[in-house]
Amino acid sequence: MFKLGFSVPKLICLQMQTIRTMMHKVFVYGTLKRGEPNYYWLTKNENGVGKFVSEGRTKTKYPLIIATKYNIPFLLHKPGTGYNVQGEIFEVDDTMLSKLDILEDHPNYYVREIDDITVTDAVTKNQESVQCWVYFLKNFKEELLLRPRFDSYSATGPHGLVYMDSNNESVPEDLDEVLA
Ligand code: PCA
Repeated sequence: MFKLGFSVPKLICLQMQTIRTMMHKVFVYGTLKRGEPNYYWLTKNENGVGKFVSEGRTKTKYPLIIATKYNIPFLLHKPGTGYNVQGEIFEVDDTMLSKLDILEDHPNYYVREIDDITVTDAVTKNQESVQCWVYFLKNFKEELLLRPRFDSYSATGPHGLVYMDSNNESVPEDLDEVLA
């Protein structure tokens, strides 16, 4: 007769722990990157776990633009136009993922979707594709496609469009500026 090594309650407890500590990969391309204005959000203890994994680029080309009076970076969901955008992969737990959703106001403002990210090994130059969550702007105003496109974001880049903190509140008129 097959004998369980654990009691049923113990098994349930172990299973719950596994669910609770489930990790997710998120690709960040804007203010959440290391050294950028919202990076602190990924490192704040009470937000959960946020661990840098590697740099990467979107496998698909997208327009990365800066818009609104706050100079916010957006990856427009227009596959095939723009650049293979540079960013960083972080491993996050459930708590951090939900905190990121609050910061990005998913799904009202940014929409979080799974996409392929290309990671290049620094030594061998071998490339691998990693599936990550990415915050896109979907249903955006067509005129945003006329903005300058970047292959990499920095709040203090030569574009001169310095990011301004909107106190992480989604401001209705701000949404109006970019959403169709
Ligand atoms: N924060 C998210 C989306 C744009 C932004 O500023 C990021 O860095 O990926």
